Amino acid sequence: MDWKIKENKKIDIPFDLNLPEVLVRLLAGRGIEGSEAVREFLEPDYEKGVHDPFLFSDMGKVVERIAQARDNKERVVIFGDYDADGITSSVILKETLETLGIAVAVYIPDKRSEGYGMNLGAIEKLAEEETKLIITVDCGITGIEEVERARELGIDVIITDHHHVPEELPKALAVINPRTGNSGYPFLELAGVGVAFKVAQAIFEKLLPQKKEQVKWFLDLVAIGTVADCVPLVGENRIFVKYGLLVLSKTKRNGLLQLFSVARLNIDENNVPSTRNIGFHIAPRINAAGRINHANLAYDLLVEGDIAKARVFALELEENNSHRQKITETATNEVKVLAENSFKDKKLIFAVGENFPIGVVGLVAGKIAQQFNKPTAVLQKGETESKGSFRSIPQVNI
Ligand SMILES: [Mn+2]
Repeated sequence: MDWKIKENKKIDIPFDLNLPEVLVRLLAGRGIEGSEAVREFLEPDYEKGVHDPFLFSDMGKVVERIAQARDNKERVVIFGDYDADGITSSVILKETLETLGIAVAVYIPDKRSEGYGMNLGAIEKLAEEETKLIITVDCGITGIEEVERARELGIDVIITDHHHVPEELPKALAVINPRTGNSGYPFLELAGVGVAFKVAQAIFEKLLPQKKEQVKWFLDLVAIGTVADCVPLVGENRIFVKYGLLVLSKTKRNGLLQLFSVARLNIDENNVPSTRNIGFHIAPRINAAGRINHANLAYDLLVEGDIAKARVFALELEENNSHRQKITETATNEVKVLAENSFKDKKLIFAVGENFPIGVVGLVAGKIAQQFNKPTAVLQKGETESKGSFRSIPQVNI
């Protein structure tokens, strides 16, 4: 994001906040104007700023169906995603449902063999295991076919997602996505983990009122997923991250403590981490698992209660991350040479190679796009079809 000062524009200076005019002008340039908006941005307040989860028009149905799963002792599966946003979302809902006494499993697809989102094979496998309810996190909004198949197999699906909403929605039992036209929710920029947190909040409020305050202890995970997913840090996201960084500094989660230790991150009560710590150190490690092998390793790390086991997972994750760095660098150098030789006069860069590892093609495309300031595609060549990632460049507003 660029900061531009609008010198000529008349702005309303909130004198009550006693701020330097240049700051007020900078904020106005970002559309943050007036005492209330400026205060909200500079001093995010959990009690004042976090919205009622039941503003989601489908939230009542979600809580009701989950209560039914608890009462009937049904098997519930969280269908997650392999990136930091999807993994943290999965952990939050899994632990919330467990607090309710529900037998819950988490299914995270394999980035390399299954790809993103639900797939028919996975749904059929979950049906064989007698799953009665699937709750998606950070995915599902395009899963028309999979929801249909689940319904045929006697499984209800609740979709929680934050991605762009297609014209036709899956016929799920409930859809919690702030971006659907009739979601009822006032803040559209939540990450997948923000949406999962809203569901957790609703469950604690209605079904675990005596433990209601506990839900805030998930904010460390919410901060990780929110920063990792690069959603704008305004509104509720800003509150989640501000408080989440504090929770992260006091986290009791063995997996995170071991990750900090192995990565040599100096994070504790006296050293509150920054969003940079998440963006550059914590999230890349969590993401490395799915890129190199399977995201289950990062998930297992985050939910592990035993310190010794958490240590083993953290060391393995560290190894995944080093490997990820190495193969990304090799592929990036290869694409760089190609870009310089063959795409100098072209408006975009298009690289296809048999050896580009599918787990990191997105990272490579991102690096090349940024370096050459051209939209970039990097694909792993397959026998009949090739898979890859496209990355664009920021639009210049003049
Ligand atoms: Mn996401």
